[in-house]
Amino acid sequence: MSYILYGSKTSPYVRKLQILMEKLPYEFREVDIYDQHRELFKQVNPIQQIPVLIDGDLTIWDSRQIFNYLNMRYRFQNIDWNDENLLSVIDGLLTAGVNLVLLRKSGLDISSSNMFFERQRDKIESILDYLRPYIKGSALQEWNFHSISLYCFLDWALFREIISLEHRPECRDFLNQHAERAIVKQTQLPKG
Ligand SMILES: N[C@@H](CCC(=O)N[C@@H](CS)C(=O)NCC(=O)O)C(=O)O
Repeated sequence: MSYILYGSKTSPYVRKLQILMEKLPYEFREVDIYDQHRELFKQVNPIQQIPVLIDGDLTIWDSRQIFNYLNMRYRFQNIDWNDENLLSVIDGLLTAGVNLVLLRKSGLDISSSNMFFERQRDKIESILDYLRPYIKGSALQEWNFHSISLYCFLDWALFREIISLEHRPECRDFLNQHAERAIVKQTQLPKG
């Protein structure tokens, strides 16, 4: 039995599931939620967000729910409340990052002085500060949904030019450590 995963090749939320699902059978349905498939996709997910997983009659939206669903079935990793918190913190990076990119796509200058923009940039920095000991220590060493999620954020945020890792060597090392994985290469963000 094969799953269907709706997504795009540039979404970090989608990529973390593609990496998690490396060994699972699924059909990838690429959608353009902002334009071409906008109306049709509303029938798949009223929130109009990717990723969405279809398993037979069941439709699940939100990457965290999809992770929980698959993790219950395949027991990829044990999750306690600290792990849930860590996933929420990493999701916080993605939320702030996606907000900034959507604002820029809407024609706004996200480097300008504006309370909302500043809060997004500030959240990214404070979360990366918070994660520093986790990245340097053993907590994020294992290749699991936590490290996959962080990898997908860092790689995507560099690609979208919303962060600089000049003063974050631990993040650079972390990226280098995983960059050669086959599934990371298979899901590489499109160049140019
Ligand atoms: N909480 C959602 C967020 C997903 C999300 O923001 N996806 C972006 C693509 S990277 C999206 O679909 N944005 C469209 C929009 O919010 O209008 C999840 O974890 O799946």
